Parts: sequence; structure tokens; C-alpha cells
Amino acid sequence: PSRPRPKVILVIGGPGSGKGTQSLKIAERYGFHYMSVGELLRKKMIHNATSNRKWSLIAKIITNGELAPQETTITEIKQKIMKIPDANGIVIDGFPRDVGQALSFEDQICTPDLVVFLACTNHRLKERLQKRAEQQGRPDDNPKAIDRRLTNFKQNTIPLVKYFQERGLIVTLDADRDEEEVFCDISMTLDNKLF
Ligand code: UP5
Ligand code: MG
Repeated sequence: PSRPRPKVILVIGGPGSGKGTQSLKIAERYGFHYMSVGELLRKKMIHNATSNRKWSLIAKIITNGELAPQETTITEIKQKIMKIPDANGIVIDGFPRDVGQALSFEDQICTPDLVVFLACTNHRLKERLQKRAEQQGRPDDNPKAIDRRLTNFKQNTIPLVKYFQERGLIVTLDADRDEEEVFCDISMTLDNKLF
């Protein structure tokens, strides 16, 4: 008999809400494959920005805190997913960013099993990103790009969350709390809804 399709979990939330942190914990606990769409695009842009027109443009977009073109993003995700060996599940960090991307993902890839929304206050988001900017050097962790990322997030999120709510696919969690507390809620939710 053929194996069941791997479960697909999407983790969304503002910049600094803990998507990366919590997605890695999910991957570890459930033996899922972890995939960060932001990371995927950043790697690709660093690799190709000097030799390729399209990617040099995308590098500018991302460094300014704006969204890469939807079709390129979906194509990259699709290619990456096809390369994943047998997995029980895949946790996708930081995608989709708006309703258009959600529709396109469903159309071209699959309907997710669950969407986890990490809800965080603006104040906390800023605080965490500023702290990380001092410690690491992500190209888009500069004040201007942080503002753009926060603005884009605010604009796109309400409709996106509403879209998944109407389909009964999303769970919203309070992500202002400690990492461990947030993960405790996530794992309870996954245990309940997926297994
Ligand atoms: N931290 C985490 N959880 C904490 C907690 N509970 N308490 C205290 N501190 C906590 O966490 C951020 C920081 O906070 C870390 O220092 C962490 O230790 C601490 P992290 O887990 O990194 O949060 P995350 O939500 O992953 O923040 P990130 O900055 O990565 O979010 P973004 O949404 O900005 O980044 P992403 O990589 O997803 O996207 C970057 C860019 O890529 C986008 O702006 C866009 O240009 C492009 N993109 C697209 O174009 N299309 C896509 O589909 C996806 C990305
Ligand atoms: Mg991240």
C-alpha cells in the first residue's frame, strides 16, 4: 500500500513572532521536515544576485522588507518539497503571507492540514527583532526593512487569517509568552488535531 501523504503544517505570524523558533521545535518533536520560505529565498538570492537579473531584483525586494513575487516563491517551494525524502510531515515556516499565496499554494501544491498563527503584539515583535539585529546580521533586520515587514504583515494578515478561519484550518495562539509556554500550546493542538 502507498504511504499516506505527509501532513503539512503552515506556521504564520509577524516578523519576530517566533515562527522559526517554534517550527524547529515542531520538526524536532514530531520528526517533521522543516522548511523556512524566508531562508529559502535568502539563500537563493545570495547565491544568484550577482549573476542573475531576476534574483538581483528579488534581493533588493527582500532587503527592503517587501514580498518576493508569488510565482517565484511557489516554484521554489514546489521544487524544495519534491526533493524532500519520505517524511511524516512538513512544517513550513513563514508562508503564506497573503490570501493570494494561500490560494496558489492550495491550487498548485495541497491543502494544509493545519495553520498555526502566532499572534504577538507589535511592541513585542519590535523588541525581539531589535535584539536579534544586534546579535546577528540578517540583511533585512535594519530599521527601515523591519518597519516595512511589520506594515506588510499588518495589511495582509487579517484577511489571511479570516480566510483560513472560514475553512476551519487555523489555530491562533498567544505568542507573547515564553518560548516553552507557546510550544506547550502548539504541541497540545497538534496532538489533538493531527493524530
Ligand atoms: N524569540 C522567539 N520566540 C520568543 C519568545 N517566545 N520569547 C522571547 N523571545 C523569543 O524569533 C525572533 C527573535 O525572537 C529570535 O531572536 C528569537 O530567539 C526570539 P524567530 O523565531 O526568528 O521569529 P520569526 O517569526 O521567524 O521572525 P523572522 O524575522 O524570521 O520573521 P519574518 O517573517 O520577518 O522572516 P521570514 O524569514 O519569514 O521572511 C523574511 C522575508 O522573506 C520577508 O520579509 C519577505 O521579504 C521574504 N518572503 C517572501 O517574499 N515570501 C514568503 O513567502 C516568505 C518570505
Ligand atoms: Mg524566521
